[in-house]
Amino acid sequence: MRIDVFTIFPGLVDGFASESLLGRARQQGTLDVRVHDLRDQTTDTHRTVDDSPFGGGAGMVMVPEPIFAAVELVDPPRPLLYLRPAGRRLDQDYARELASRDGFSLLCGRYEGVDERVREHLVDGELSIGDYVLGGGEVAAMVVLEAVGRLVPGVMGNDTSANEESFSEGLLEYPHYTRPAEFRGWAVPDVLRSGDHAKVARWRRAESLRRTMALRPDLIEARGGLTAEEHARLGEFDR
Ligand code: JF5
Repeated sequence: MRIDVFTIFPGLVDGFASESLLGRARQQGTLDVRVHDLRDQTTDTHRTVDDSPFGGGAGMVMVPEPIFAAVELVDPPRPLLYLRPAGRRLDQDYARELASRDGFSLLCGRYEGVDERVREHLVDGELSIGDYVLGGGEVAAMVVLEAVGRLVPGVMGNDTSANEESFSEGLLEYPHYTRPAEFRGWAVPDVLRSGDHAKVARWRRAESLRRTMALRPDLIEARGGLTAEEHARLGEFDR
Protein backbone atom coordinates (compact mmCIF):
# COMPACT_ATOMS: atom_id res chain seq x y z
CA MET A 1 0.00 0.00 0.00
CA ARG A 2 1.21 3.50 -0.85
CA ILE A 3 0.46 6.64 1.15
CA ASP A 4 1.78 10.03 -0.01
CA VAL A 5 1.88 12.98 2.40
CA PHE A 6 2.26 16.62 1.33
CA THR A 7 3.54 18.95 4.05
CA ILE A 8 5.85 21.84 4.90
CA PHE A 9 7.27 19.72 7.77
CA PRO A 10 8.42 16.58 5.96
CA GLY A 11 10.95 15.69 8.66
CA LEU A 12 8.23 15.44 11.26
CA VAL A 13 6.07 13.03 9.28
CA ASP A 14 8.95 11.05 7.81
CA GLY A 15 10.56 10.62 11.22
CA PHE A 16 7.32 9.32 12.63
CA ALA A 17 6.80 6.90 9.74
CA SER A 18 10.35 5.57 10.19
CA GLU A 19 9.83 4.31 13.74
CA SER A 20 8.12 1.36 15.35
CA LEU A 21 5.39 -0.52 13.50
CA LEU A 22 5.30 1.80 10.49
CA GLY A 23 9.08 1.89 10.17
CA ARG A 24 9.22 -1.90 10.12
CA ALA A 25 6.40 -2.13 7.57
CA ARG A 26 8.21 0.40 5.44
CA GLN A 27 11.48 -1.54 5.56
CA GLN A 28 9.66 -4.76 4.72
CA GLY A 29 8.11 -3.01 1.74
CA THR A 30 4.58 -3.66 3.02
CA LEU A 31 3.94 0.05 3.36
CA ASP A 32 5.23 2.67 0.92
CA VAL A 33 4.99 6.04 2.69
CA ARG A 34 6.27 8.96 0.60
CA VAL A 35 6.57 12.37 2.18
CA HIS A 36 6.78 15.44 -0.05
CA ASP A 37 8.04 18.86 0.98
CA LEU A 38 5.76 21.55 -0.42
CA ARG A 39 8.61 24.06 -0.16
CA ASP A 40 10.56 22.11 -2.78
CA GLN A 41 8.00 23.32 -5.31
CA THR A 42 8.28 27.03 -4.53
CA THR A 43 10.06 29.20 -7.09
CA ASP A 44 11.06 32.28 -5.05
CA THR A 45 14.28 32.66 -3.04
CA HIS A 46 12.39 32.69 0.28
CA ARG A 47 10.54 29.45 -0.53
CA THR A 48 7.23 31.11 0.32
CA VAL A 49 4.24 28.84 0.90
CA ASP A 50 1.79 31.36 2.40
CA ASP A 51 0.36 34.81 1.74
CA SER A 52 -2.17 37.20 3.29
CA PRO A 53 -5.85 36.64 2.56
CA PHE A 54 -7.69 38.60 -0.15
CA GLY A 55 -10.37 40.66 1.57
CA GLY A 56 -8.17 41.21 4.59
CA GLY A 57 -8.28 39.73 8.03
CA ALA A 58 -5.95 37.92 10.34
CA GLY A 59 -3.71 34.99 9.50
CA MET A 60 -2.13 33.62 6.38
CA VAL A 61 -3.33 31.29 3.64
CA MET A 62 -1.33 28.60 1.86
CA VAL A 63 -0.79 29.61 -1.76
CA PRO A 64 -1.97 27.19 -4.45
CA GLU A 65 1.07 26.99 -6.78
CA PRO A 66 3.45 24.80 -4.72
CA ILE A 67 0.62 22.50 -3.68
CA PHE A 68 -0.56 21.92 -7.25
CA ALA A 69 3.05 21.56 -8.42
CA ALA A 70 3.97 19.02 -5.71
CA VAL A 71 0.87 16.90 -6.36
CA GLU A 72 1.16 17.05 -10.16
CA LEU A 73 4.86 16.17 -10.03
CA VAL A 74 4.28 12.78 -8.43
CA ASP A 75 0.70 11.97 -9.51
CA PRO A 76 0.01 10.46 -6.08
CA PRO A 77 -2.49 7.73 -5.24
CA ARG A 78 -6.05 8.99 -4.99
CA PRO A 79 -8.07 10.03 -3.17
CA LEU A 80 -6.06 13.03 -2.05
CA LEU A 81 -7.53 13.86 1.37
CA TYR A 82 -7.17 17.28 2.97
CA LEU A 83 -6.94 17.10 6.76
CA ARG A 84 -9.17 19.53 8.57
CA PRO A 85 -11.85 19.59 11.27
CA ALA A 86 -14.65 20.00 8.70
CA GLY A 87 -13.82 16.67 7.04
CA ARG A 88 -15.30 13.21 7.46
CA ARG A 89 -14.44 12.02 10.93
CA LEU A 90 -11.92 9.20 11.17
CA ASP A 91 -13.25 6.14 13.01
CA GLN A 92 -12.30 2.47 12.92
CA ASP A 93 -14.65 1.78 9.98
CA TYR A 94 -13.13 4.61 7.96
CA ALA A 95 -9.63 3.43 8.87
CA ARG A 96 -10.52 -0.07 7.64
CA GLU A 97 -11.93 1.39 4.45
CA LEU A 98 -8.67 3.27 3.78
CA ALA A 99 -6.59 0.21 4.69
CA SER A 100 -8.41 -1.83 2.03
CA ARG A 101 -7.23 0.49 -0.78
CA ASP A 102 -4.06 0.29 -2.87
CA GLY A 103 -3.24 3.78 -1.65
CA PHE A 104 -4.35 7.32 -0.88
CA SER A 105 -2.72 10.67 -0.13
CA LEU A 106 -2.85 13.30 2.60
CA LEU A 107 -2.49 17.05 2.35
CA CYS A 108 -1.42 18.88 5.51
CA GLY A 109 -2.50 22.49 5.85
CA ARG A 110 -1.02 25.15 8.12
CA TYR A 111 -1.95 28.73 9.02
CA GLU A 112 -5.62 29.43 8.20
CA GLY A 113 -5.61 26.62 5.66
CA VAL A 114 -5.19 26.29 1.90
CA ASP A 115 -6.46 28.56 -0.87
CA GLU A 116 -10.01 27.47 -1.72
CA ARG A 117 -8.97 26.54 -5.28
CA VAL A 118 -6.90 23.70 -3.86
CA ARG A 119 -10.01 22.30 -2.18
CA GLU A 120 -12.16 22.82 -5.27
CA HIS A 121 -9.82 21.60 -7.99
CA LEU A 122 -7.14 19.38 -6.47
CA VAL A 123 -8.32 17.47 -3.41
CA ASP A 124 -10.86 14.65 -3.54
CA GLY A 125 -12.15 14.78 0.01
CA GLU A 126 -11.54 15.97 3.54
CA LEU A 127 -10.70 13.98 6.63
CA SER A 128 -10.94 15.03 10.29
CA ILE A 129 -9.45 13.29 13.31
CA GLY A 130 -11.81 15.04 15.72
CA ASP A 131 -13.57 18.22 16.74
CA TYR A 132 -10.63 20.35 17.81
CA VAL A 133 -8.28 22.67 15.98
CA LEU A 134 -4.62 21.78 15.46
CA GLY A 135 -1.86 24.11 14.34
CA GLY A 136 -1.49 22.10 11.17
CA GLY A 137 -2.43 18.83 9.53
CA GLU A 138 0.81 16.97 10.32
CA VAL A 139 -0.26 15.44 13.64
CA ALA A 140 -3.57 14.47 12.05
CA ALA A 141 -1.68 12.82 9.17
CA MET A 142 0.37 10.82 11.66
CA VAL A 143 -2.80 9.66 13.39
CA VAL A 144 -4.16 8.47 10.04
CA LEU A 145 -0.87 6.75 9.14
CA GLU A 146 -0.87 4.86 12.42
CA ALA A 147 -4.56 3.94 12.53
CA VAL A 148 -4.60 2.81 8.89
CA GLY A 149 -1.07 1.41 8.67
CA ARG A 150 -1.58 -1.16 11.40
CA LEU A 151 -4.64 -2.52 9.56
CA VAL A 152 -2.77 -3.12 6.30
CA PRO A 153 -2.32 -6.89 5.83
CA GLY A 154 1.17 -7.94 6.80
CA VAL A 155 1.97 -4.90 8.93
CA MET A 156 1.00 -6.35 12.29
CA GLY A 157 0.97 -10.09 11.80
CA ASN A 158 -2.53 -11.29 11.05
CA ASP A 159 -2.86 -13.89 13.77
CA THR A 160 -3.39 -11.49 16.63
CA SER A 161 -4.04 -8.03 17.77
CA ALA A 162 -5.70 -6.00 15.02
CA ASN A 163 -8.56 -8.47 14.61
CA GLU A 164 -9.25 -9.29 18.23
CA GLU A 165 -8.97 -5.86 19.71
CA SER A 166 -11.38 -3.16 20.75
CA PHE A 167 -13.79 -2.06 18.01
CA SER A 168 -13.23 -5.10 15.84
CA GLU A 169 -16.66 -6.16 17.05
CA GLY A 170 -17.90 -2.80 18.22
CA LEU A 171 -16.96 -3.54 21.84
CA LEU A 172 -14.30 -2.24 24.19
CA GLU A 173 -11.43 -4.52 25.08
CA TYR A 174 -11.36 -6.90 28.01
CA PRO A 175 -8.77 -6.23 30.76
CA HIS A 176 -5.21 -7.46 30.27
CA TYR A 177 -2.87 -8.83 32.94
CA THR A 178 0.71 -10.04 32.96
CA ARG A 179 3.20 -11.13 35.65
CA PRO A 180 3.42 -10.91 38.58
CA ALA A 181 0.29 -12.88 39.52
CA GLU A 182 0.08 -10.73 42.62
CA PHE A 183 1.29 -7.13 42.73
CA ARG A 184 1.02 -5.09 45.94
CA GLY A 185 -1.70 -7.44 47.10
CA TRP A 186 -3.73 -7.08 43.89
CA ALA A 187 -4.25 -10.51 42.35
CA VAL A 188 -4.84 -11.43 38.73
CA PRO A 189 -8.34 -12.96 38.32
CA ASP A 190 -8.18 -16.72 39.02
CA VAL A 191 -9.93 -17.63 35.77
CA LEU A 192 -6.96 -16.31 33.73
CA ARG A 193 -4.64 -18.73 35.53
CA SER A 194 -7.02 -21.68 35.44
CA GLY A 195 -5.82 -23.08 32.12
CA ASP A 196 -9.45 -23.43 30.99
CA HIS A 197 -9.18 -21.63 27.64
CA ALA A 198 -12.87 -21.80 26.80
CA LYS A 199 -13.73 -20.31 30.16
CA VAL A 200 -11.11 -17.59 29.71
CA ALA A 201 -12.70 -16.69 26.36
CA ARG A 202 -16.18 -16.50 27.94
CA TRP A 203 -14.87 -14.37 30.82
CA ARG A 204 -13.19 -11.95 28.42
CA ARG A 205 -16.39 -11.67 26.44
CA ALA A 206 -18.36 -10.91 29.62
CA GLU A 207 -15.78 -8.27 30.66
CA SER A 208 -15.89 -6.64 27.22
CA LEU A 209 -19.66 -6.46 27.41
CA ARG A 210 -19.70 -5.17 30.98
CA ARG A 211 -17.16 -2.45 30.21
CA THR A 212 -18.88 -1.37 27.04
CA MET A 213 -22.26 -1.14 28.79
CA ALA A 214 -20.73 0.95 31.57
CA LEU A 215 -18.49 3.25 29.53
CA ARG A 216 -19.93 3.30 26.00
CA PRO A 217 -23.63 2.35 26.04
CA ASP A 218 -23.90 4.05 22.62
CA LEU A 219 -21.79 1.22 21.16
CA ILE A 220 -24.15 -1.42 22.58
CA GLU A 221 -27.07 0.54 21.14
CA ALA A 222 -25.35 0.72 17.73
CA ARG A 223 -25.10 -3.07 17.53
CA GLY A 224 -28.76 -3.46 18.45
CA GLY A 225 -28.52 -4.34 22.16
CA LEU A 226 -27.44 -7.64 23.66
CA THR A 227 -28.14 -11.09 22.25
CA ALA A 228 -29.44 -13.92 24.45
CA GLU A 229 -25.94 -15.42 24.28
CA GLU A 230 -24.44 -12.19 25.61
CA HIS A 231 -26.94 -12.02 28.47
CA ALA A 232 -25.89 -15.56 29.35
CA ARG A 233 -22.20 -14.53 29.36
CA LEU A 234 -22.90 -11.67 31.75
CA GLY A 235 -24.92 -14.01 33.96
CA GLU A 236 -22.14 -16.61 34.05
CA PHE A 237 -19.64 -14.13 35.50
CA ASP A 238 -22.03 -12.08 37.57
CA ARG A 239 -20.22 -9.76 39.97
C1 JF5 B 1 -5.41 22.24 10.02
C2 JF5 B 1 -5.92 24.62 8.75
C3 JF5 B 1 -6.10 22.24 8.81
O1 JF5 B 1 -6.82 21.01 12.75
C4 JF5 B 1 -6.88 20.07 11.99
C5 JF5 B 1 -7.73 18.90 12.25
C6 JF5 B 1 -8.55 18.71 13.36
N1 JF5 B 1 -9.14 17.54 13.22
N2 JF5 B 1 -8.77 17.01 12.10
C7 JF5 B 1 -7.90 17.77 11.48
O2 JF5 B 1 -6.14 20.04 10.84
C8 JF5 B 1 -5.10 20.99 10.71
C9 JF5 B 1 -4.98 23.42 10.58
C10 JF5 B 1 -5.23 24.60 9.95
C11 JF5 B 1 -6.35 23.43 8.18
